[in-house]
Amino acid sequence: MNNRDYQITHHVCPRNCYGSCGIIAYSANDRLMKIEGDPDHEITSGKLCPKAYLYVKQVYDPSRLKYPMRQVKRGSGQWERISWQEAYSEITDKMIQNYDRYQSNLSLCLTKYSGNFGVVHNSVDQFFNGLGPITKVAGSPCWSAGLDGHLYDFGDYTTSDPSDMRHANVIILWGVNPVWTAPHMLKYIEEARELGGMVIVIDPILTKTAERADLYIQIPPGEDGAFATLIAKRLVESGQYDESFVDQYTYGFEAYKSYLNSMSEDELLDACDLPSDVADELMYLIAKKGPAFIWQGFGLQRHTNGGQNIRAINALAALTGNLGKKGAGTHFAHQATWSFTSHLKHQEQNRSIPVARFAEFIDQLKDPPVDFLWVSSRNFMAQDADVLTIKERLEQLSMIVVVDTQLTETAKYADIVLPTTTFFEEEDVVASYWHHLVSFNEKAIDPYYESKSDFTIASELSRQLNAKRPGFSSFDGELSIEEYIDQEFNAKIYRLLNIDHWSELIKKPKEAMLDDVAWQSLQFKTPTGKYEFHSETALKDGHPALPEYKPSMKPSEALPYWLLTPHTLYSLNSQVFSETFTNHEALTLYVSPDVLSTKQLTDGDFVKLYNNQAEIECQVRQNSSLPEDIVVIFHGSESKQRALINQLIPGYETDMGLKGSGAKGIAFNDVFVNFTK
Ligand SMILES: Nc1nc2c(c(=O)[nH]1)N[C@H]1C(S)=C(S)[C@@H](COP(=O)(O)OP(=O)(O)OC[C@H]3O[C@@H](n4cnc5c(=O)[nH]c(N)nc54)[C@H](O)[C@@H]3O)O[C@H]1N2
Ligand SMILES: Nc1nc2c(c(=O)[nH]1)N[C@H]1C(S)=C(S)[C@@H](COP(=O)(O)OP(=O)(O)OC[C@H]3O[C@@H](n4cnc5c(=O)[nH]c(N)nc54)[C@H](O)[C@@H]3O)O[C@H]1N2
Ligand code: SF4
Ligand SMILES: [Mo]
Repeated sequence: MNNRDYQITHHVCPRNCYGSCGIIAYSANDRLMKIEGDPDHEITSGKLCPKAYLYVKQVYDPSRLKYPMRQVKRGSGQWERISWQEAYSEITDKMIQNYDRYQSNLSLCLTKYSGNFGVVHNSVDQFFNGLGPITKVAGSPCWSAGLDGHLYDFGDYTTSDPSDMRHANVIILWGVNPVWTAPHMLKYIEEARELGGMVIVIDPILTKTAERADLYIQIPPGEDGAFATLIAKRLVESGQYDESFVDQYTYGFEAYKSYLNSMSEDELLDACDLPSDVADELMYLIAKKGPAFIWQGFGLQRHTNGGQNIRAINALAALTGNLGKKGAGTHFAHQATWSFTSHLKHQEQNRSIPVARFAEFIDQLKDPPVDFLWVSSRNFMAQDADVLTIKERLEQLSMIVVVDTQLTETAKYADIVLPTTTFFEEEDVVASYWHHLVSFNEKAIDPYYESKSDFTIASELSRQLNAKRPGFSSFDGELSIEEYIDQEFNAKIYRLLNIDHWSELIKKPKEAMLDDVAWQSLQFKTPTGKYEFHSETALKDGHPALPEYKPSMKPSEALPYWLLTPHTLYSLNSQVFSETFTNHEALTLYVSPDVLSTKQLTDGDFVKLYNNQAEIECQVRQNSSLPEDIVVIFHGSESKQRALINQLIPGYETDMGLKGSGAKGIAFNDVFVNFTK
């Protein structure tokens, strides 16, 4: 077939991912035939990651859910097909019964996160808000500490247009692995390099990104604060900081300076465990060889001191005047294009469960207890911490409904699963959290078998509830998708996108009218309007006012190894696209060869990896770039053994997160283990 014989539609990848890539789909006779990158997308320009090329296969994967199903007994694995009407009937009966029993809907709990970040999927939150107050899992397992670090220092979080990286002379990839997690950024990084720029990677493990760097700094996990504070101390004490920038645009320098003076060089050096001249070299590069573009990755801040570490790094940019100019800045994420109506609405009366403390709250909340759980765009049994305790606590609930395309690890514990559409089967709008484009997602094909979009489910459920009990739901179940999208758009977002109607986004994404350079005006959103070394807001929220160094957690004699579980090339969180990538007998545990020989193990041996949480089986592989006290399993590499890794994660809370996302995050990278044959 020629391309002209296909129906062509424009899409946007809705995953929780830096790219939010533009995709073109070709279909014929209501069947998706092939996809390719959209060459008109200014950032992703026609290229996709390896996972995306498996999307077509995924749409028609035999493992996809086709019909609503009821589990005969929870956890039994015995499922029976039911009709949508039966499913709705059971669900609405349960909801209404619970209301009658408790005289509120607080026994209903919603957990929703990042399976699909499309704006139309917010209809799920809107539906539950329309029953409110309800109970809601608050916060994010992903990025919360970093957001708050930026909120305290800058008053907001924002990013330059990523293409601005090409203007950098020094690019520091600090705890981020774009070769795997943000491949579209490589072209800008390479461009900067062709113009003479230098790339530095700071990461405890030699990632694929680190392999390509000009300078790789192997830092112990969680000690970025020690390293950054050491550099800050030397900058200030040697007078190499940018005095005029600091005078004009920052607040609290004197306090920070005396804090730095009070810190011991030796202790900081000892903590970051790096040669002294590496700190000097990085100081020289940032202070003298800029502009320096610092990209702070999400992995960096998933620690109990992650927010403070982010602040210490921000301070380096402020001390050296690397803010508000081309090719400079510290960049984490933004939500400037997320001002859709549902994002602006907060249901203050909802009862919150902090994401890191789900199991604990299920157990402790009374009056009323949580009794009914709705799971949407979420696979917490594979993705969250302390999942064995979660599994136990789920027994306290009397109904669990999971909406997904697959019978996930979480769906295994559901009473009812509802099959949902992929983004080829529904219309949506997606705003990136990294670049500045907003895209429309067209519908290419009809829903697979009996699957329905989250929006359709919310609408139908609302109508069914109101038919049974007039006025029960205030979510307007009669809206068409176009009317729903109309409601999500508002004057602010139209202004930002410089359009009159969202239909102008169809076929071609629109770039928001944001400054290409973050903080270009050097007017910060803090109470003082300056970059704040000293933040009264942080102090009020119970944090140190200054980016004080907070030591990381440490391995112990009993559990002498850090377990890092970073994201992998081959999957997008738990959304595994191809078993051929991950079809191993057991999880692969990478360890240093020295540790292998101390333990008298050989490459390929099967071992028990354990801590106080759990024990799992792994196959060891030696990796000579690993330090002796770090072992690695790539998260998402589990394939058939999905939930395994996260059984080992105790789930300490990150230091920050409440301000920006409503709860502290999960310190996925503070995990200690041991292993034996
Ligand atoms: N050990 C360890 N654990 C981690 C991390 C780590 O680094 N290490 N990283 C953490 C991070 S950064 C994140 S963001 C979280 C992610 O945690 P989650 O957001 O829970 O994970 P995902 O796997 O992205 O998506 C969840 C589910 O959404 C489903 N889904 C996809 N599209 C739709 C849709 O349109 N509607 C509905 N209803 N469902 C849909 C998918 O099939 C999938 O089952 O995991 C965290 N977990
Ligand atoms: N292929 C692929 N792409 C993805 C995802 C995926 O699962 N697969 N997930 C998406 C999501 S939800 C997210 S959040 C992003 C995550 O993408 P990134 O921001 O790249 O974050 P991670 O991959 O979690 O971690 C990056 C690096 O941080 C390092 N790290 C851990 N602790 C520390 C520390 O204390 N200091 C320093 N300096 N480094 C540390 C890890 O070793 C790892 O190499 O990627 C998105 N894109
Ligand atoms: S997973 Fe990320 S890189 Fe891959 S297509 Fe989707 S947004 Fe782009
Ligand atoms: Mo994430």
